[in-house]
Amino acid sequence: ALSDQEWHHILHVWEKVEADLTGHGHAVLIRLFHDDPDALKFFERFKHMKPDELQHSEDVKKHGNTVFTALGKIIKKKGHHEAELKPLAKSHATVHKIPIKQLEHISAKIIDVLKEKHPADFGADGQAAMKKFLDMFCHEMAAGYKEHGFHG
Ligand code: HE5
Repeated sequence: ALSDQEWHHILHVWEKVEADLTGHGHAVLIRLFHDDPDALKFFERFKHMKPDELQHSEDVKKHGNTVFTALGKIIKKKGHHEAELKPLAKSHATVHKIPIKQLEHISAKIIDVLKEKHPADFGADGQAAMKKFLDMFCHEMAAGYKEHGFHG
């Protein structure tokens, strides 16, 4: 579990993120697709797009917003997020079939983008706290996956 101090660090940077959820989510997706082209395969609506199209696609921006809105809802529950996480685990296991490795990849990109966009508000303690949160998120998603018989 995370300490109050760790949640505080996470909520502090998240306040900055919320000024532009779409921009942050989009940047993370673009970074993911650039660094790990395999990730694109899981997106039926995006997988035909070239880097330039991905960059400008309203649909990719919208999905960036969707992902970051979901993460923000979880973060604000400060650990009491069962109700928010369960449907995510279910859909990613049974509908989207996203291996846990992909959740780990996107987690690393989230940290990279926050480091770049908020150097003054996301120092070593914030980075460590966010990593702990995202590790926990991936771990709990993996546990949720197993309940649906997906061992991604
Ligand atoms: O599951 C949903 O709602 C419960 C549908 C919308 C949604 C998707 C779809 C949400 C809220 C999230 N994702 C959230 C989310 C948080 C973590 C960090 N996702 Zn998600 N996803 C959706 C992640 C992580 C993650 C990694 C990867 C490779 N996700 C994906 C992939 C993925 C896909 C393919 C979809 C289906 C919708 C789609 O194709 O959108 C363009």
